[in-house]
Amino acid sequence: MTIPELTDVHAAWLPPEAFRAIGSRRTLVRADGPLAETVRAEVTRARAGYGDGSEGPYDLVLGLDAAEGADGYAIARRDGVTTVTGGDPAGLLYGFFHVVRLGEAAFGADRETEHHRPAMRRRMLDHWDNIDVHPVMGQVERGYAGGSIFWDKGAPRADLTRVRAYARLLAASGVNAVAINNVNVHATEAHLLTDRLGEVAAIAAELRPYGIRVHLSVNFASPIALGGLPTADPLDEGVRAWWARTTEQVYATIPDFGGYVVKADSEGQPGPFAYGRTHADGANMLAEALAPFGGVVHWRAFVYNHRQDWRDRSTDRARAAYDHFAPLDGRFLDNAILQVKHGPMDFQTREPVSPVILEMRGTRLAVELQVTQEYTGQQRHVCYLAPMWSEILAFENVAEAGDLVAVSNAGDDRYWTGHPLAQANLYAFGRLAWDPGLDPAAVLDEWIDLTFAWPGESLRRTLHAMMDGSWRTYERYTAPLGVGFMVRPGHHYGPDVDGYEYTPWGTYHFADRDGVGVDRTRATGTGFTDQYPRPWSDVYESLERCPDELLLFFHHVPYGHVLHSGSTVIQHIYDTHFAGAEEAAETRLHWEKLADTGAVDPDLYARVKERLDEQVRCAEEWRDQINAYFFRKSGVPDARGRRIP
Ligand code: GCW
Repeated sequence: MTIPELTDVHAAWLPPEAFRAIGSRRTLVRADGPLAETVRAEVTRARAGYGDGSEGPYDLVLGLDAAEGADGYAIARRDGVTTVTGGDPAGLLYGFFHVVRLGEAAFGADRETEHHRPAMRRRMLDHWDNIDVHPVMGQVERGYAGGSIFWDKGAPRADLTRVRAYARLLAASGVNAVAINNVNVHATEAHLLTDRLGEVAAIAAELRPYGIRVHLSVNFASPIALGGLPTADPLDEGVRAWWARTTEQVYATIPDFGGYVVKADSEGQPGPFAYGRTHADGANMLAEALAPFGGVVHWRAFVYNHRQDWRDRSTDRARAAYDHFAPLDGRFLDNAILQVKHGPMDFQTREPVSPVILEMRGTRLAVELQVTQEYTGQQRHVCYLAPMWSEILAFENVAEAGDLVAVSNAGDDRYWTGHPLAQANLYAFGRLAWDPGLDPAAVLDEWIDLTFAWPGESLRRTLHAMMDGSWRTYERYTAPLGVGFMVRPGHHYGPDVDGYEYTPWGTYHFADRDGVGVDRTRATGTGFTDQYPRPWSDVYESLERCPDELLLFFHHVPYGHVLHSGSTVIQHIYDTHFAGAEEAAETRLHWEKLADTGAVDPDLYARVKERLDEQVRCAEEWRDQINAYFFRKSGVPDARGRRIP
């Protein structure tokens, strides 16, 4: 087991200094097997960096006890010895990284035994990486961090050191599964399942030492495209046999293969509808092929009509997932996991939790988040997403989903994520998948301590000031009150209020001279509120009870409608947009105070500064376009007389 050494790539949350506390002490690893070897290699390396070669009693002892459960571990400190007990080898690894997180604190006062077990069984990142550079979407769809760490312009990367380093970072945050290719599986990428399986195996080999299983997005029409069959009908015997055979081959090559991810009948991808079959038929066929090997299929619920007529007010994209899937509840096999986006639309800055998650109690679920900042500033804006995820995970039964999945924001960029501060999102995803109850600010502290090696209070305060409230700041200067979108079509960056208003995509705000918002009530609208269980169906239905931040998601209201906050909708739009752009400027000021202090590396300083300049510019553009748009529509002046262009 070699620990990757990368000279030209930022160490993210595992710089050498993060291992000082362990490296300057003596550690005993009482376990065998590949993951224990990884821990041993980590200890040896830390020791090489910080040990003084002295002999003496052990300070840290790592061992195994099945009682701690899969992936679990216990940590304690007594009589000058810290002990970590893994429930299995993966638990040992997670326990080791727990000690890394604690740093010196792991070797201070005695600690009562703490038991740690992950809330989510699968803590998974999906990559939307392509092999070929897609003419529109590029090497990585919705990627804002350079190219793919797996492929480069049509070919697998010869040097996968970076993949190993990535696995190491992910393991330190608790992630245990990675789907390596885009859910939009184009012609070239479809071959990863068969004749290009070697590329998947090579990547799996790099992920394995850190306890991460590889998953693959597959094309539902593979039996036709790869197998030469006349159909991909999930009930056809030939098709089923093809998937069974193909899957057997996959496991012969990669025995710990995790499973398939499928986007079917969605945005042009093929699926069971072509054969008059249900999505349960489709998912179960793949689940059956995977079952003998312990694999799972993640079947995405992101199914909607993307060729809607904008004139048709009765179709509501928000309804689509529930309308398609709720009738199938209870009909999916045990290893078919329905992967549901957290909101009913599409990773907007603010959405209610998808009713599919609340209602489909008879189906295994994976909740899908988006770490890559497609709609939240594309890694040019500071937007720490843990507060949003934490709200989602605290809602009703969301944290009971077995799996938490997110679209990764990592690429071959020197800082992994384009914006160095976006690393915190990747880190926080893993931590919240492990423990959804963690406080986002505390997770940020962990990330700060590791990344900047337990810095002084001033850097810590600066980063909290910039990041803690950054999601709400972003929300303030973009689409108001949960209405969503208003982004430039296609690439989704920057404001364009009507950009999607007269398109087939189903993402409308319906602003006119009198008011704005989408009427999704059962009384007068699309009836979407009916998809929620009580009390939420009533809360969202009611103008009085609907939370302000979701008002325009559920209701079309006049500009003079008074919010719980006491402000009218139009005044709220003006106020939040002035405030949001101002907060973006303040964020930059905080950072600028660090210039020449030596608190952060000059290159990292410059990278963040360049992004902040763009954020400030873009926030002003959002402010001005949104304010001007609504002033022109409504004719209502700003009560505070500020300049609206
Ligand atoms: O948010 C949308 C993106 C698409 C993406 C799709 C999905 C991979 O704009 O780029 O396709 O969601 O989640 O499938």
